[in-house]
Amino acid sequence: MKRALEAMAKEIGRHRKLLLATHINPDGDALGSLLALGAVLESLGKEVFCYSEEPAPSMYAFLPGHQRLMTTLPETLAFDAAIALDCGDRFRLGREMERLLTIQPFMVIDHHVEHKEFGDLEWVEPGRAATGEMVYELAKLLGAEISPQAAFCLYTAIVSDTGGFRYAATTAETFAVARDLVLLGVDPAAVAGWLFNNYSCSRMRLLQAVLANLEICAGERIAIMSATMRMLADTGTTAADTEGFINYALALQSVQVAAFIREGDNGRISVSLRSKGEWDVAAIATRFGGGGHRNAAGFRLPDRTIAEVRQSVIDHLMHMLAHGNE
Ligand SMILES: [Mn+2]
Repeated sequence: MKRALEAMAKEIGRHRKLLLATHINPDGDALGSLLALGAVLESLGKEVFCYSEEPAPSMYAFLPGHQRLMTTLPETLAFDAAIALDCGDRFRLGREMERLLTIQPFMVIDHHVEHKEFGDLEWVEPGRAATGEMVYELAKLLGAEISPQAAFCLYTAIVSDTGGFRYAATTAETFAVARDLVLLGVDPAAVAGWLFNNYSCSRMRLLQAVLANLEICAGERIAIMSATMRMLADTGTTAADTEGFINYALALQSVQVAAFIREGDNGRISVSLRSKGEWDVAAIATRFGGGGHRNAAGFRLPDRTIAEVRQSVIDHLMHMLAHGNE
């Protein structure tokens, strides 16, 4: 792993005009890592372009520098190299995937357990808590100065991908990096406030509607809930506002597996699954053509109603609880 990091630092040193990209529907780790690395490389005198096909969602609009995101890839711009951050699969690069991958060398920094190899030079550490943690190490190795804004972005990346240092991937190294970032001036309470106490009233109303249909079954071991297009329209919210709702179902002490079902505007139903301990929801998601890892997975289905999907998901989850993962 150390060697991959060193190879990447060396390769970055050879290029001047860099394009940075991340995955579609970017989360806090994606955007925080992207903006921080952009600032870090600029402090080293490089010309940097940060690309994301969508602007930062409103819940991440507190990240310093988000206004710099380029949402289109100009036809005429040529780059010396590209770096994809927090992207576990080439297809998650989005609609410009093919053009992005023509940039050479194409480098990849990622921590997804189910990472699928792509690009020319990869530094992948499956199981690292956040890409932000890796970007910090890279910045140190490059001898870059980490500005207070970049430190803020990296700290946000780490806190958001670890759910506030709560998830299993959180290690002593995570805290060591977080400590360094706080020493650089980050205010942990400010970041926590932006990440965890930042609901709009419309988002809270959507959560009310979703919790109102929470169903607990199988001896209180399964919790399932859903959001319809109607609920989004009635509350003036978008799909992005449902992020993290599934954690409310998982918060029940007795619950082993939770499901969140969302109706999309294209007639597709998307299902998120979460589990505790050894229960493997990736196995279930795979059966429906999706994927993920043991405790967090998902899939999408076209042409079905929420009621149908809901019953089918409950059947599969009950079967798993009764018979294990075989
Ligand atoms: Mn991540």
